[in-house]
Amino acid sequence: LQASAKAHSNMALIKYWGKRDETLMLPHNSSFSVTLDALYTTTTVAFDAALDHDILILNGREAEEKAKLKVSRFLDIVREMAGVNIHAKVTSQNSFPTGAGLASSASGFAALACAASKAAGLDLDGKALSMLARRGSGSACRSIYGGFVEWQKGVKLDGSDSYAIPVASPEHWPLSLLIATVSDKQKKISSREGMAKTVATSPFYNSWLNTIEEDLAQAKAAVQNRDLDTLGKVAERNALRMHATMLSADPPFLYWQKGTIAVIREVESLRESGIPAYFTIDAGANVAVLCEPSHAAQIKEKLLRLREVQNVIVSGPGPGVTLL
Ligand code: 2P0
Repeated sequence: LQASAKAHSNMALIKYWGKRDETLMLPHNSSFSVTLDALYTTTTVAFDAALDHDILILNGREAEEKAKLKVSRFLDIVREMAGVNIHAKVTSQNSFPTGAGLASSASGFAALACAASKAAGLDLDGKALSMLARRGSGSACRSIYGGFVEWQKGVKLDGSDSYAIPVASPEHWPLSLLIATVSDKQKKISSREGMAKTVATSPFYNSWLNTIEEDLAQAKAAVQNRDLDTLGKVAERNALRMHATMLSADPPFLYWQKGTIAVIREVESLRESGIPAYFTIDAGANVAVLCEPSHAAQIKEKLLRLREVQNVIVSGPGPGVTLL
């Protein structure tokens, strides 16, 4: 009745933005990401008949109500699948400091899906684990696999064709991703809320959806060919288009801070000086910079010189979820 798992976070190169079903967590568009070796979550789940409620310990402390509720609802799905009706103690630790502006829902729910299903006596394959992780947080379905991963949106109403598939292993292309944190402020609008507002109010939302298939095909081909220039250009374009849907929502919203633009400008100037570097930005202020590993140290130094940059984490493609 107890199991532990480790899962790594991921960075989307083609972003997931908008749901067609908020209960089953089904997206309007397919997405594509790279799993990150530097950022991970380790989670232990212990079902215990003596407990009268679920317990969540996050980074050594009892979690706040909202996080507890999300985890409890997720455990309900696992309990129903396994025919188990007892509560659990969940202990989860991130490799990165909380409040560092780095999202942990992808690695968190991927690790939880793996540990909780095993502890409940289920033996799920990658596809089933990906669909289960998706129910906790959409992007978590991609963290089941290592390397470069596609989340196929699926078209079925029950979500049985909406799961991630591995596209290329971490060893295929040891690309570097530098995650520059520029703000540790809690964002005012969560990703979940932001994407729902965008779907409901942005007149550009359908145009966003119309760009995905072509960008996704180009991004996957660029990974197969280890073509940083093509991948970088597609990733930048896709990230900016996602942010354009937020700017065009009603009321509009913007996750960027001063430091976000400072990093974008630095990436442009790196390119002008002949160093290939490209950026992507999630639903937050931090920026991830894609580059060849041979340029990572030099770019990190440049980014750290910017006043608004607090920290730079260098990551490469990482592995999929593992039972410990
Ligand atoms: C992504 N993001 O593809 C996109 C890009 C943010 C911007 O997935 O509601 O935490 O739990 O499914 O997965 C963040 O949204 O949202 C996200 P839910 P999630 O990585």
